[in-house]
Amino acid sequence: MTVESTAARTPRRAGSGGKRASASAKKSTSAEKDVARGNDVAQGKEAAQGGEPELVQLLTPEGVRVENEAYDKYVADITPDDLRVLYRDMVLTRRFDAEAVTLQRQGELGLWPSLLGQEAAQVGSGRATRADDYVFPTYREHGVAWCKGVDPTLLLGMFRGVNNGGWDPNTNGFQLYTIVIGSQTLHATGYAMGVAKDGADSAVIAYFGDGATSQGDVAEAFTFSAVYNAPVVFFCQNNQWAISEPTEKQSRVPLYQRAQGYGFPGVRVDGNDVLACLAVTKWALERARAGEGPSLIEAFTYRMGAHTTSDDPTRYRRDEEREAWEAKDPILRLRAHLEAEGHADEGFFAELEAESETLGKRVRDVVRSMPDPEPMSIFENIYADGHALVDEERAQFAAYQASFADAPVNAAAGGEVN
Ligand SMILES: Cc1ncc(C[n+]2csc(CCOP(=O)(O)OP(=O)(O)O)c2C)c(N)n1
Ligand SMILES: [Mg+2]
Repeated sequence: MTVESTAARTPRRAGSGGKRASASAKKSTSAEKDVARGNDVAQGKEAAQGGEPELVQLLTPEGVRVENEAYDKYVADITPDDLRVLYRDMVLTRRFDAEAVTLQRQGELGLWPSLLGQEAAQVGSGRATRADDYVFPTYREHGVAWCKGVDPTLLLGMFRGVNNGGWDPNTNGFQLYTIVIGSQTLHATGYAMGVAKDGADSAVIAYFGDGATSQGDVAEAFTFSAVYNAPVVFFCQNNQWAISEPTEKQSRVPLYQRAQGYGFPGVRVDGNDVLACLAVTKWALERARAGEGPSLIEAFTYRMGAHTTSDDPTRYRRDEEREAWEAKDPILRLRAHLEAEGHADEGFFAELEAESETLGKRVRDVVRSMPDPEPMSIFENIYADGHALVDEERAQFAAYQASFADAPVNAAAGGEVN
């Protein structure tokens, strides 16, 4: 397979691409400068201090706004109203998530992957996207779905086992959830290459976890996006765990530094700081739209709950670790900021609490009244033009279903026939 080798050094919508490429070959391209910049911002101080890598932070855990020369401009126009919107997004997302966990415990859902603790990473990055930007999520991006306007109750169908996804990706620019770890980074890269070929100025963002960075698919996505200069942002939520495997088992270097080897910038951001996540993602999306290619954001955060409702994290991690991260809670941090700045009063918080209750009730009611699907509907929406193997399986399953028609009732239920 051949790859257009100079794409990474060629502005995507250059028009006279050849001329621009040769001119830019003589000096540092903006992509190269961004690689250096990402490393300056996030990596340089690490060497100086010999400790953990510096991360981009605009709000301290206590909710104090700190200046950041490189990223302040991306949130310079944020108003108190906008801050309240971000807060509301995080609170309602957390409430929705808690409701889903409870529904699973009550047997209404088969499984649920909680986003608890990752609200800022998801809402900050989600709110940075434009309506025409396309999101490729994993299975945990309930907060991003919220920001893209996907009705949260639609996320629950697959986990109740009544559909294979439940929403039309093209309605909100939010792809279906993917359980196959890392695969969506390739889908996102291919989609972004298509966006570039269309000459559209939208961008693509792919979400994945720290564990996913060990998948070959992610390495391939990095390679292809770099050489094709695809307008894609790789948003890695490093929540410290891939089920029971800690991040140290995935990499010998901080994850954002992987980008350097592929020739695009990587930045580590405080994933519990919604403002910083907003700013860094805006930067990355803008450079993608401007034809400057991919970038990697490592949102440093923590999965405060279990991997899924089938997991018991007490088997592999200590309570003290979770307690330390609770002190950096993304919602409490923004609340502290809103209160200290006088941007929100008791009335606002009380109204939001009432709204959370209403959302919780709606989620419970909708899930409990979801109709069971027609058994044969499992074969719908697989291939656009059909497929011989699917046809064969459909016929087999139809015959199997039909075999119950004349059978005694107990046999159909799997019991013994007396
Ligand atoms: C290709 C593939 N391999 C293994 C699994 C099993 N699996 C499900 S979730 C998971 C861990 C993913 O961890 P991470 O990427 O950090 O995402 P997180 O769940 O922490 O958000 C694994 C290995 C899978 N779903 N797909
Ligand atoms: Mg993880």
